[in-house]
Amino acid sequence: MSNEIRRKYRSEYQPAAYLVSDIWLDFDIQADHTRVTARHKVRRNPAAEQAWSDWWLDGRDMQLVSLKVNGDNAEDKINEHTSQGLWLTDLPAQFELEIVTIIDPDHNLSMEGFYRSGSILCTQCEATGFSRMTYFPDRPDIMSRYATRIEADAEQFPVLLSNGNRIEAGQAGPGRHYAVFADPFAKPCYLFAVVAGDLSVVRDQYTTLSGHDVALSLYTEHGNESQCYHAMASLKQAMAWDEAVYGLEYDLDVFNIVAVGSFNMGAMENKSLNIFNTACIFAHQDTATDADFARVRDVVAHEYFHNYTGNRVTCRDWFQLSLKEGLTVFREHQFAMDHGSPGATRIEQVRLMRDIQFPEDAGPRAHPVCPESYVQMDNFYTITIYEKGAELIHMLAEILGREHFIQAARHYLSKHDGQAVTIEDFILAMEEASELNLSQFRHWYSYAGTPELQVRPQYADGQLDLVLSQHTPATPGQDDKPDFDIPVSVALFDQAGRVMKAPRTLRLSQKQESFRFSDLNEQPVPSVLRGMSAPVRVDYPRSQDELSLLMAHDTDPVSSWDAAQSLYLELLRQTVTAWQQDQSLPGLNQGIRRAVHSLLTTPPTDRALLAEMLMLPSAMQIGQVFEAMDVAALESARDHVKLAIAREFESSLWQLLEDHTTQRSYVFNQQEAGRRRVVAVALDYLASLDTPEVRKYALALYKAADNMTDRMAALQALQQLPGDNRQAAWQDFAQRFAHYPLVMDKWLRLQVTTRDGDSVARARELLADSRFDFTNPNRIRALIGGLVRGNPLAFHRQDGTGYELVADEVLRLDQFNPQMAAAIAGLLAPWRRYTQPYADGMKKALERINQSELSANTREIIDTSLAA
Ligand code: HT7
Ligand code: ZN
Repeated sequence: MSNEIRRKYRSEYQPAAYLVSDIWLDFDIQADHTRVTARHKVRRNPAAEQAWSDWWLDGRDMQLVSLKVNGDNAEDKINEHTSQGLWLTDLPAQFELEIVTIIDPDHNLSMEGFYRSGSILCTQCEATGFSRMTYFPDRPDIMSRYATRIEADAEQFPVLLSNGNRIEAGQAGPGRHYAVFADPFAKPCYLFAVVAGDLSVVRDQYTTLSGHDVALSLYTEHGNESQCYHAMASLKQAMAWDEAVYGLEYDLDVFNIVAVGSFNMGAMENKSLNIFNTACIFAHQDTATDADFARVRDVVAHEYFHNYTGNRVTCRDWFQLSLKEGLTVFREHQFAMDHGSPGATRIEQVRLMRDIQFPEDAGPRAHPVCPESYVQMDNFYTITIYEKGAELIHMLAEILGREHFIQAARHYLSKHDGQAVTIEDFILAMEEASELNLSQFRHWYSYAGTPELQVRPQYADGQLDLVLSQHTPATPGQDDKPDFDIPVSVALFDQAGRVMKAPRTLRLSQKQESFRFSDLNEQPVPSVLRGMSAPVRVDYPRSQDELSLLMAHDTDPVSSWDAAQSLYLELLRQTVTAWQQDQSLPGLNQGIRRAVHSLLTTPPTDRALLAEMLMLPSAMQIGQVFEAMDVAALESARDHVKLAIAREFESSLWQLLEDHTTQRSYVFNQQEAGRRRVVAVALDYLASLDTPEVRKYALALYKAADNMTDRMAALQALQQLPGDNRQAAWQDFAQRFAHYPLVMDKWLRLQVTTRDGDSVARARELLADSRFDFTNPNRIRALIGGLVRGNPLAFHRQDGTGYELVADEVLRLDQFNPQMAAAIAGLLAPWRRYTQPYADGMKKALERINQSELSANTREIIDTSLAA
C-alpha cells in the first residue's frame, strides 16, 4: 500500500499512530557521504483511532545502516522496506528509536533533503525533504523538539548552523569541529534545517518591543557581503512591522538567514534559520533593479512572518497549505503596501491574479485553495494556494474590517499556538472573534474556478439599482458550483468626477441581487470591485466616457487603473479581431486618445501609478477575452496599439522622459523607484518608433546609468533596436557582470526574449554554453521561463521548435530535479486554451513527454494536462 506513489485524499486524514516529542540528530559530514544518526523519543498518540503497534516511516534515496528500539537492534521489526519507506511492527507504547542512515549531498541534484549548493551544504525539507535524510513520519502534525549536532571538516565548513541556539561547539578530532544546537520550540520536520559552509556573515541586532535582544546574521559565500545590507534592513523593517501591526514579537535569541545559489523556490522559513535563494537576498544598486529590491524586501518579510503564521501555528496536513501560505502572503501584501506605492503594489497583485491565477483556475490544473487530493505535494505550491489564498484573507479583512481582522488573527494565533491545525480551525477562530457566520464564505476554500460577476446598473428618478449576479464556470471534477459570498466594494461618482456615495462594501450572496442607491440628483458613474475586493472576473460594459471619468477621478488607484485597462482592452480586442479577419489594423479611438492625453498632461502624483496606467494589458490579459488564444494576432495587436500610441504622443513621451530624468544618485525609495519606472515605460514606447534619437538616448542611458534599473530600462529599449549598439551593449553587459550569476540571468532573459532572430535556436545555443550551469534552477527559470513567458512568439513558433525545446528540457530535468521538471511541464498544460496550430503543437510535446518514464511529479502534471 505504501510502496506505490498514489493519490492522497484530504478525507483520509487520520491522526498519527505515534508522536515524537524529542529528536536528537547527528550530522556527521564526511568527504563523500554524510552519516545521519537520529534518536527519537516516541510514544503512542492518545488521539489515534486505536492503539496501533505498527508505524509507517517515510524514507527515500538513502542507505539504512541500522535501526534500534530501546538500544537493541530492531531490524526484525521492519515488516516492509520499500522505495518510499519502512513499515515497523510490534512496537511498544513508548520507546526510544535510533536510526542511522547514509546520504550523499554531493550527488543530490534534486534540491530537497541535504544537498550541495556551491561550497555550501544545506537542507530543504518542505514539503517532504526530511525523509530523504532519515526515516521519519514526514507529516506536519508531528511536532517535536530538536537538538542537532553537526560535525565536519573545520577548513571546508567553518560555519555550522541549525535551528535554535548554539549550545556547544568545539574540536572533534584532527581537522574537524562540531556544534550543537537546541530549538526550544516544538516544530514539524519540514521546518528543520542544517547548513555547513565557508561563509561570510553580515551581523546586526534587533531589540524587540519588550526589550529582548535578537542577534541577526546573514550568511553568504564570500564576496557577496555588500549585496546583503538591503535584506538585513528589510528584516528589521519586517520585525518592527509585525510588532506594530499584529503585536507579534520575535521569540528566540537568534535569527539567521543563509543565502544559497541553488534553490528550487524563493526561500524557506525554517525556524530561526531561513534559507534563501540568493535571488531573494542579494540587492545592490549596481546589480539589482528596483523590482529586485522590492522582491527581496517582501520575501524577507514573508519568511519572517511565517514565524507565527506557519511555524508557531502550523498545518495539520499538506491539504491545509494555504492556511500558512495564504495568510502569510496576505501579511506580505499588507507590508508591501505599507512600504511602497500602495496603489501600484496592489495593482501588481491584481495583475498577478489576472495574468496567472485566473488562467490556472480555468485550466486543467484548476484546484480549490484547500484541495481534495494530490499525488505529489510539490506540485501544489501553486499561485492558487498562495495568491488566491491571500485574496480570500483579503476578503475576510474586508468583511470584518481591518482592525477586527487583526484582532481575529491574534485570537487564532493564541488559540492554536504550538498546534498543527486546519483551514477550518482558522475560519472558526475568525467566526468566534467576529461573531459572523462564515458558512457560505467557506465555499471559497473548497471550490475551484473564478466566479464571474455581472454588473448591470439601472438608473431612474434619482435611484440607482445596481443589479449584481454571479456565475462560476465548471472546473475539472466540479461541474456545479454554489453561490459565493462576494464582497463588492462600490462607490458612486457624479458626472464631474466628484464622490456622490462614499465607498461601501455590498455582499452578493445569491445568484442575483439588486442593491438600491437613493437620493441621487443625477445619473451616477459606479465604481465597482474597488481595490479588487474579490477575486472575480467582472462583466460590466461601460462607455468610453464613463471609463475616462473613472480613470481621471476615481479615488481608488486600482479602479482608476482598471478603467484605463478596460479602455485599452476594448481597442485591443477590436484590433485582434480585425487582424484575424483580414490582417487590417484599426487606429486609436477617441477614448484612448483622451485617456493617454490626460495621463500625460495631468498625471497622478504617484509616479509608479502613472507608469502602471500607461502600460497596455499583457497579451495574456488580452487573450482571456477570447475563447481561444491566437498568439500571433494577440502579439500583433498589442505591438500595433503600442506603436500607434507612441506615434501619436511622441513629443509628450519625450517630455515625460525629460521631466523624469535626473542627475541625482541612486536611492531605493517609493518616489525614486516610481520616477525610474516612468522613464522605463516612456522609453519602451519610444523604442517602438526606432528613431535615431531613441537609439542615442537608450545607449546614453545604458552608459551613464549608476544603477541596474536604468541599465535594464536601456537594454530593454535597445532590445527592440537591432544593430551594432545593441550588440555592443550586450557584450559590455556580459563582460561587466560575468561573475554575477544573478545578473547573467538578466542577460540570459534578454537573449531569449529578443523578437528578431530565432530565439529558440539561441536558447539551445545557450543551453550548450559551458559558462552556465543549467542544473541551477535560477538559470533554467531565466532561460526557459524567459522564453515561454517573455517571448510568446518564439515559444509558440509555428514550426513547433519552441515546444520541442521545452519538452527536451522537461525530460532532461526530470532525471535529477523532478520539482523543476514538473514546473516547466506545467507551461504546456493550458494547450486547450490556444487556437490551432498552437494547441496541437503543445499537445504533441506533452504526448512526447508522456511516452517516457517520468518522476511522480512530472507524471502528475502530464496526466492532468492530457486528461480528457
Ligand atoms: N514555505 C516555503 C515553500 C518552499 C518549498 C516547497 C516545495 C519545494 C521547495 C520549497 N522551497 C520553499 C516557501 C514559502 O512559501 O515561504
Ligand atoms: Zn510562504
